[in-house]
Amino acid sequence: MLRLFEQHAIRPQTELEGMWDFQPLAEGEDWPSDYAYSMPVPGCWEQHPDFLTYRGRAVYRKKIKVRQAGRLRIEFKGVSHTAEVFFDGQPIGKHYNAYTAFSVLVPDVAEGAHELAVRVDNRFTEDSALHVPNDYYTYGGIVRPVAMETIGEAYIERIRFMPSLNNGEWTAEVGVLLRNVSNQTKTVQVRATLGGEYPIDFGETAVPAGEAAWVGGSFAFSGAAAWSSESPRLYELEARLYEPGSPEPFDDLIERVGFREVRLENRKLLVNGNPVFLKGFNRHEDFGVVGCALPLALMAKDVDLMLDMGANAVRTSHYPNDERFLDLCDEKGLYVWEENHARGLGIDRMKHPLFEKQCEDCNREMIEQHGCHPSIVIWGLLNECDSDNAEGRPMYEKQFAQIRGMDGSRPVTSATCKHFTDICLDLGDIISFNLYPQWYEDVDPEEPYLKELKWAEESGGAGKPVIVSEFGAAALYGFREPTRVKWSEERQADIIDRCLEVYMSRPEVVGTFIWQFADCRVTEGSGWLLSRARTRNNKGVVDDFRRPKMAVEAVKKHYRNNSPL
Ligand code: ADA
Repeated sequence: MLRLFEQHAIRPQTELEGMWDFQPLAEGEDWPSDYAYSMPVPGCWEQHPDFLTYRGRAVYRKKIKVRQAGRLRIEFKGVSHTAEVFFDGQPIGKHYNAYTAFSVLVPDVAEGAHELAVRVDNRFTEDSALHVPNDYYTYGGIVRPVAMETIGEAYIERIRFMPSLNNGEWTAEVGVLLRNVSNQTKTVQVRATLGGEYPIDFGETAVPAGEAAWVGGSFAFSGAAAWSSESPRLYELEARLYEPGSPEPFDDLIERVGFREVRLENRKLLVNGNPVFLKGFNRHEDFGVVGCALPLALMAKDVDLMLDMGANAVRTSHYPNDERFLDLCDEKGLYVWEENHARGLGIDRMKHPLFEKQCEDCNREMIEQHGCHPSIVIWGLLNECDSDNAEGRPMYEKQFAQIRGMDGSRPVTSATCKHFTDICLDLGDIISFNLYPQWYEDVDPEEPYLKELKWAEESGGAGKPVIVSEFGAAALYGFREPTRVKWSEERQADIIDRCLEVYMSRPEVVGTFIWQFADCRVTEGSGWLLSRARTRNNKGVVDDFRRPKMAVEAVKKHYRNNSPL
């Protein structure tokens, strides 16, 4: 399943979910002579006993049947981490980054049998600035869904929807991106309907040969209901493409949107004009046996577990998430801080020749692909990178500008661990601190927080709301100890309890994000990675199979009962 709603009523779409032929590639080998394995798509190859720790290249192959000659568009929701796509042996596209979608076009495909193949690489090479050995695992494989579509000479590539609230009435900027893949100018009519009740006519437009063009405008939606975490009302926005004068559309795209406005005012986070406190978790896409390729049932379990603890927010640490997870957040009412892909990259890595381009691509794809989700209320960037470095600062500036340039409707922030040295606090809309009192340092959370706040206010952060974007402690599931020593479930519960008590009582704090929801696999390594027992980051309040640790009760105590507003 690609999304939690149908995206096309007209355009033929086939999901390529299932078993694909699979073969790892030896060093220096570019193509397999045979395929000895089959692997599920979507899925991580680490789920197969022969590939539990495989880091390398492999080819996935699928025989496909094309029932009607024409143009194909094939969409990959996520390949980890580099994909080269081949159709009938011909290269047709390449993409870097596990966490954003991409598509390829194949013109003039004859009816009959064809072969789709993807060469996948999850190695940490010099071609990868963002996927590096880290405190989460870079799995391998076609880890998110794949779909094949038949398109005509022109099609709808994307929909943009940006709502705003004026005197209790909703308006929205609605845009439809059209692409003409023929070699002559194509004139089309574009119409849309929101929720089956609000018709929108974009009129006629001419799209030059081989190019893309936006149609759009600002529209009033009188009487539309708002989206919020308590009342997550969604609307389907159905855009259709017509030949001029024809009553029958020849292409369509359906998005699901919500009327939700986020603003910062007087150090508060306002959703639809009402102050909101984000009771959040950090979550990695990772689950015991399936790695990062969680099926829908497990994604839904995560959302339900977080809601059950009283949470109303999740941070997609540290990369854009699967759209089905975001769809669930839209449906079930979980606010989302979505962030670009970067964790703890120092200045040397930031000066990597591909860093800027790979970040820029990830930011652009994240916003283009996820901008319609009403649940996303914050964009985040460059978690714990070198925001204390004079050479790092212009990179932060550039990325804040890029994101704001694409979407001015959501606050942008960056979680920092550069205590008393950060030189980028003036750039974000919210100050976001990652703090680990009582874990990495044996200190009560209150005093260091107050010191850090004072310093941040004098260092560019004055008047900004604060989010404590990470805090927590590790515990090994099942390790219960009357001494309450570190790594015991008791100690983790004590630390989370105290941190929530302190942070949720601060007037400038608009959100707390516990590190982390569930234990996750990390790269095996030396140095600090050796402090990760079991090769896991064990700071989950549930373990990698979602079994609850004692901390779950501490979280419930605060998140279910405490309303700091
Ligand atoms: C950091 C980082 C997380 C995780 C955490 C920890 O703040 O952002 O990804 O590594 O520390 O467990 O120490």
